[in-house]
Amino acid sequence: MFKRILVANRGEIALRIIRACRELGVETVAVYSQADRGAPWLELADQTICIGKAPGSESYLNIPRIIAAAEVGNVEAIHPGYGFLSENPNFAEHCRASNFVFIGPPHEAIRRMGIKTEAKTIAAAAKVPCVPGSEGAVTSDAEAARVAREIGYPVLIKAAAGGGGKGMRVCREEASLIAALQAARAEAEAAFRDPSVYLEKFIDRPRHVEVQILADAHGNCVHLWERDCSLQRRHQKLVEESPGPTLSDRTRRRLCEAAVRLARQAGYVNAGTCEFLVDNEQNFYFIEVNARIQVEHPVTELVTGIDLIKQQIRIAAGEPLELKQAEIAQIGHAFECRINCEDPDHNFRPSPGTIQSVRIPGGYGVRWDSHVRAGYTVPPNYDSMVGKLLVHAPTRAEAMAVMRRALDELEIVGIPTTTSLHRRIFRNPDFAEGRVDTTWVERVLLASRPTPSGS
Ligand code: MV4
Repeated sequence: MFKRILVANRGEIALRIIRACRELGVETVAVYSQADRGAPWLELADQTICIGKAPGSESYLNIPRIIAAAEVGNVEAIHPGYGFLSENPNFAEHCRASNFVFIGPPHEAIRRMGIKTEAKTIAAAAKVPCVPGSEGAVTSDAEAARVAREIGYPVLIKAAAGGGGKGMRVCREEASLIAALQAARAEAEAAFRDPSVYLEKFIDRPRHVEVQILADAHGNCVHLWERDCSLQRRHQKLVEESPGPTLSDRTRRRLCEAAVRLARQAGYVNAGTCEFLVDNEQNFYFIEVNARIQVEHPVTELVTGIDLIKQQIRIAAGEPLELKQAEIAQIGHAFECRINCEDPDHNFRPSPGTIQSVRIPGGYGVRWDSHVRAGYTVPPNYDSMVGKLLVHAPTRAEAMAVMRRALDELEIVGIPTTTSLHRRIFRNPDFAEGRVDTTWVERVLLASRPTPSGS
């Protein structure tokens, strides 16, 4: 096992990694930007190193600064967390070239998964169902028109270098295809400096289901079941849960087995997620791989009892997975609410500022993963998540009741947060019955007035 690692991230995930290291007997070096000087999680690291000014480009996204901090801190490995440099293959390669272990997939795997057409090709080779569409990027307008006619409208144009919803465009009929392609290519070029786009059949109101996998460097690969992340707004997830409330046992099993085949085919190592769209007939289609630990990983930890961060560190240290697939059970039901400092009454405008007080929920079945406390000022420079509220109970209905109770306990005074929106979601009959999809929050919940409290 490593003696000392560097945590190349901030906020709740930095804290989550520091905690896992402490339990493993691994020392930590935390890096921070000037905006995070004196931040609460830094107190729990063994050493802290300031790496630059507030903007990400001068701190958490700056590869030379992080490598320099790893040298100064005398670490053996670097954990990138999520966001920032976590899926940057050049960073993973730089770590390795500087003799630091990157706690994540091999840079080749990150690179392949970052090209969405490549990931689909690998999935198809592993006999994993993909959304019908072009084979790889479309190379001409004529090819796009032919593919679109074959699969039928509406079609979705996606950036090959995209992901997470960036650079997507729906096209409903041939008359608008060429213009849509042109716009999508320009957007992709501007956002990713790569104009490549591909075509898919547009799946109407799908659910988003993702499968957690773990693979070691010795050829072992297991899945840790699925998470349903259909509740989102503008591609920002709001609520995640496991098990997926609408999956049949047969679909669940086939989905999870498909994810393991894909990971094996890709030569994947460490923790990763295979994302699928699931339609009303339980058809599922692979869409992309997330080559990192994700925000919502604790949902899986609650239902499986497996600490994913510790598993990541053990895998990176070269240890073989000791988990056997047959021993990984999905027990009970877990939910996560992402609590952001955004004002749901004012179009979710970011609301950074100073937190006066926090009443932290607790009790049976509740987990609060957060880096904030009274007196903490949320800086405006980074994402707005201030905590993740998780619950675990034997059934979905019981877990909903625990979440309602925990959300009522949660009180963050000083800045607006999304807590009120979550209280609405957990009292909504559509959500209770599982009658939701990836468009539901915007199409239904945010289109209606909030129910006055008390009714
Ligand atoms: C789709 C789709 C419908 N049809 N692909 C958005 C994020 C990216 N991961 C893939 N996304 C979608 N791809 C086809 N062929 C609908 C979405 C989508 C979505 C997917 C997952 C979670 C939320 C979403 C919200 C809107 C659209």
